Amino acid sequence: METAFFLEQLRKLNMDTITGVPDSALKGFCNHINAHADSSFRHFVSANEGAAVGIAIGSYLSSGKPACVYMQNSGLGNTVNPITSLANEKVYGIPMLLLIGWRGQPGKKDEPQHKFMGTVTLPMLEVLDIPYDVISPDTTETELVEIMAKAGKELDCNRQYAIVAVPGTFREEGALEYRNSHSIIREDAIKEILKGLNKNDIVVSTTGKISREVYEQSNQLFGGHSECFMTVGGMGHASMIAFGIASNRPDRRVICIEGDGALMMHMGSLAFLGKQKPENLVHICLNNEAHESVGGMPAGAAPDYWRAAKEMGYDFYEEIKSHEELEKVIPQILDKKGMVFVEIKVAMDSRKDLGRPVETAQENKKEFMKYLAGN
Ligand SMILES: Cc1ncc(C[n+]2csc(CCOP(=O)(O)OP(=O)(O)O)c2C)c(N)n1
Repeated sequence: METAFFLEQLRKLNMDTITGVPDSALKGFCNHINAHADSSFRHFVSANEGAAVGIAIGSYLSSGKPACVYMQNSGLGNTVNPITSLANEKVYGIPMLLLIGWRGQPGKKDEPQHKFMGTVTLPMLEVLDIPYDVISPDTTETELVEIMAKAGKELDCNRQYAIVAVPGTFREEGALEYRNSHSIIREDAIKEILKGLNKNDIVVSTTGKISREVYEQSNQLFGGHSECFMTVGGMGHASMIAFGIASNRPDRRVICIEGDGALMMHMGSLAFLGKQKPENLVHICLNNEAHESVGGMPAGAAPDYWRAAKEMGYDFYEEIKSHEELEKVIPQILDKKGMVFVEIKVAMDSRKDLGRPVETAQENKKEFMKYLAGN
């Protein structure tokens, strides 16, 4: 499916706003809308998928035009509250089209975090009373036109409609990827952080390639990864998982490693941590100003997160932009007693041959809990 053709159909449904959080299953679509600024559409990468529904609601209220909200199916959970409590026809009745990338489709091999969500995606839409169609690389343009006609009828009745796209539905159009100007390779930064760990330290890593890099680097440095809890799903919640551990185990230092996209997704946690200030928690943000793990769409905003942490009340904060700073600052900052925030500005690169955990999620959980309980 050509994204340009899909966009043409949105225009025919009187849409001029597209908003959402990027997804690898929608990579062709995401890269296209990012690279081809199209004056007939406003495009906003939102903080999270629920926020995108908010933008769609406001957009409709102010223009009478429905918006298109795109997401990975794991983000459907984030939309449930504003859809059920606001957009549903029993409340305000706000029309919108959801474009959902379908990871974990039953019968297809995928990562553990996608398995259950993949199974419940269509049933969830049914429970939400949102009619849908599934599209794939085999869907023809004529079929899409028919689907859009059905969608249009629902939108005209102030209801939502969903188009669920299997991975690879949208043709990828070559190198449309966003780059930034930073030089530190994310995996090198992770290696440097892990090298600074003391015996008994705990790592909580975020969703996406960061956890895969932590996993590989930890295996290389320590011959295992039992010190690490990988937040493989639940994007944006790693820092609260780290807090849950740190507050319960003041005897252990907890290092949370997350990305800027994840931090932004549930940024209220930054304010919470600035108030709680556990002395044994180090919060590190690897900021590439993008959602690199799912194709590299720029994030909705690229602030200096260390400044936000400072304002929120963190005790110590650092920004790292060079390899020299990385090697010098990491060992010093890790040893501070107090609530620490480190922002490392990183490049967009990741290894093509980056592996994935070979153990099951439950095996990793058991191993991690044993490690945590053991000392
Ligand atoms: C709720 C939710 N929405 C979307 C995704 C898809 N997803 C996985 S990783 C990722 C990007 C993470 O970006 P960031 O935290 O900045 O880390 P980076 O990959 O750039 O290092 C996204 C959007 C997801 N897993 N969960």
